[in-house]
Amino acid sequence: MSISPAITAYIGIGSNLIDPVNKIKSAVQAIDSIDTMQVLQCSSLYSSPPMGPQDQPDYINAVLEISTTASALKLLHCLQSIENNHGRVRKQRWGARTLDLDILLYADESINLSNLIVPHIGIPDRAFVLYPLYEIVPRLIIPQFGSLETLVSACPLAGLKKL
Ligand code: ROI
Repeated sequence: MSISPAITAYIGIGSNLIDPVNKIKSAVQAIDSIDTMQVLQCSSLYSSPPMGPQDQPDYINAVLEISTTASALKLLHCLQSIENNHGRVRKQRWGARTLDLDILLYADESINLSNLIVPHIGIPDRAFVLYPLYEIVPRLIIPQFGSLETLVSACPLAGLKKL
């Protein structure tokens, strides 16, 4: 069996139900405790009004930089099981959620599968992704979308606040 090299990936974390701050901290620990994954950097936690339906609580968001030897699909499955262990139930599209873990970037790969699109298509429009990402990797160039600095300067804060 060949040994996979470690790549850098970025994960967006969001929660707006049942103690979101502790949900996020616990998710970061759960990711770091997987033997093929190591958390390199975690942004500050941010609060933001919901994008989408407004009849739900504000979100807490953060972005993680990890090093991993897992494939993109293996990473997706690990994140989905962490979501499920934190009580994630998929209900309404764009509705409230206990824990959302999105692969934002996986190395410099572009992935187009039915269950996984990378870079995450929401990146350019989402202040709650762009600003925390900019906090930890200000010089990042994103495949398809270009310089993170340019994306941030074109994206209003939309109520995003560092906790
Ligand atoms: N809105 C905010 N502010 N933060 C999120 O993490 C978030 N996640 C979502 C939708 C429903 C799009 N809205 C969000 O999935």
